[in-house]
Amino acid sequence: MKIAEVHIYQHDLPVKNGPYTMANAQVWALDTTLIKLVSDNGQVGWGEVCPVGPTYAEAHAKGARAALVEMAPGLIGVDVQPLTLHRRMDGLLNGHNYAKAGIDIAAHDLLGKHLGVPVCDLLGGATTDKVPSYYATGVGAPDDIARLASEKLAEGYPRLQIKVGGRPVELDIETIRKVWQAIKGSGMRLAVDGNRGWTTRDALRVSRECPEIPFIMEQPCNTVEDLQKIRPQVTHGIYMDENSISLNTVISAAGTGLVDGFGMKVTRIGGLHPMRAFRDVCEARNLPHTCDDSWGGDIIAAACTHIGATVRPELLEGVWLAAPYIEENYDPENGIRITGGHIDLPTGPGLGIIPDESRFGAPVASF
Ligand code: 0XW
Ligand code: MG
Repeated sequence: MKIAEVHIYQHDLPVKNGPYTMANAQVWALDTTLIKLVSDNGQVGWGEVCPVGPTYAEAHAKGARAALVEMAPGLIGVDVQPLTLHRRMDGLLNGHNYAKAGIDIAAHDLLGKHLGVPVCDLLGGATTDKVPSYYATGVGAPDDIARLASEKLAEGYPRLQIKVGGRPVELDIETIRKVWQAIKGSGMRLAVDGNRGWTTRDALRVSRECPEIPFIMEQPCNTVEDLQKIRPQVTHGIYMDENSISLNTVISAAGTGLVDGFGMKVTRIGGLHPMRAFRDVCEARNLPHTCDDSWGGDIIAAACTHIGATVRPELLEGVWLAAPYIEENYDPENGIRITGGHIDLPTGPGLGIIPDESRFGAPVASF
């Protein structure tokens, strides 16, 4: 089965009650890219890539589409097999993992639909049909974030990620303390995500001033070197998010014991095929991790849920979805939703999503 057609679409996803604020970004609406692959036997598969603005990662929406346009002509006639496709894409364009992920996700969807199996079966098999999620707050006033923490605890979320950075560190410390008062004793796990926004001095101060609060620090500072610098001096666990740009970086970070876990984004690492290798590296080193993406609609949400369902349950920190911040579902019937802090694993073949493509308008490019 070979790729016969590639179609690329652009779609806007406004942020419900926006903006969404992180240390280095404030976003009101996200520009997402949808990819439709059609095979020579008429099967269809969908992929998606949606950077959360141009400053969160080394990725931006127009860059994704430019990279896809660059690669698409060279993908016609290639076998719909993830490994084959990755090798072909690497031969057409160096880097740009996030754009390649859009093709990778569509290929998994198409293959699953062709074989009549859900994507989680192509990734090794699910361990659960109720996948834990976690809620991520924006950067906000300490009392507001503590109130949100209580609400999300009551809704059933097993984990909370609070955003910090980009403001005086005293406010971050006050937020962490108030949130802990709200969730202490509940069993809810806490991640404090700096999104690269703290200096090493800030990170050391937070860890020293909150020794009794068992949070993990997610991507507190900007670079791998910053993480190396604080690593021997902090008592809190460190998770790598934005710096884990490839399997190669992950292997080094896991192999040298630089981090205690990862916040992982499916598109940053290149899609579901590299994501399963990432999952297995983490399992070999007993490292917990998330299976998220930075933003996106039902296609990305389904991809994250399928890989999340295959992770050894004790190591899955949760699957974050943009669903609570988005009004629409591409597939009104089977669209991915979070209830009680958990996501039902889609049951249909492929990703289990059939998007209503009239929402996306005409393709911006077709090959
Ligand atoms: C909370 N997220 C998964 C969503 C935002 O895009 C940022 C991201 C993170 O953990 O950095
Ligand atoms: Mg993060």
